[in-house]
Amino acid sequence: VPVGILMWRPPLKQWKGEGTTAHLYEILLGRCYTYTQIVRPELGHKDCQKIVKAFTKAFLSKDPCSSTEQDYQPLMELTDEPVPCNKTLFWSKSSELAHDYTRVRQDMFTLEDTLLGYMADGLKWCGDPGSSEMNYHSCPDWREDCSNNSFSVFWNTVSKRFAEDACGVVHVVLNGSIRNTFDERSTFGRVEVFNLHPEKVNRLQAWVMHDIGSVHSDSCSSSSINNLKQILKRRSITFSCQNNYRPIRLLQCVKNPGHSSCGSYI
Ligand code: C8R
Repeated sequence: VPVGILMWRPPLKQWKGEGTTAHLYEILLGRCYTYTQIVRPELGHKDCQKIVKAFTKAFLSKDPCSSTEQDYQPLMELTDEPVPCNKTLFWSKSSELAHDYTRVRQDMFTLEDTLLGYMADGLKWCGDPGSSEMNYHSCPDWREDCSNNSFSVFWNTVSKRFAEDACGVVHVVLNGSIRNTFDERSTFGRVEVFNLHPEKVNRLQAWVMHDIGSVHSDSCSSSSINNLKQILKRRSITFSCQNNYRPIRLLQCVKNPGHSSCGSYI
């Protein structure tokens, strides 16, 4: 048999989105050890080799457009992690600010301050049904290829669990410098709000933050926030909202010390 035939593999499918992050496996493993050994040594008993294997097994050799919540179940079971009541922080279109805040408020948790969010943040991954390897060339684009792709389904699955686990007063940082401050199509609006358990979540506290120097502004009295309020009312969860919550405003001012709206503090 000619060597060329033995070497032949079906070509990987071509998608519109960027491919798997280079060295994904090693990055996941490194982040898992960093988190469980250094960031939260109380999770030092977690088996990172097993966790990363379950992570990649969820999508390798599969159609990256038919990913399901079930694919990620074994991974979810290996990575359960309690977040204390009153300490959950959601965000939508305000990733940087929310994470700046929890970096200082170490007792509060965004999803990226838990093991799975920490491991996956900023990475891309997909496999191919005709190969046991990752596709480093391209992965499905949410808009142009399919919405049930391997990483979108992952974020839906972990965001759902993060919301189901929340208790007490939960918080959300929203971006008041965009039109849809509360966006029903976002992960927060589509997944998290509907997976809060009213019997253990007494209240959702929203902080609507305006970018320093931005002209457009949506506030707690805008119609999109009112929509959020109505959804929560139907779900029997109390809602409260504050514009430009001062501790977070002060963090924005740290980055923009010269701006006029920052001078009047202290
Ligand atoms: N959450 C969702 N998506 C996340 C994420 C996360 O923690 N972390 C990352 N990196 N991503 P957005 P949203 C990626 O539109 O849709 C949880 C995903 O690719 O600004 O409301 C988290 O708990 C995803 O498509 O916000 C948070 O409360 C975009 O970033 C909401 O859901 C989402 O960016 C945020 O999701």
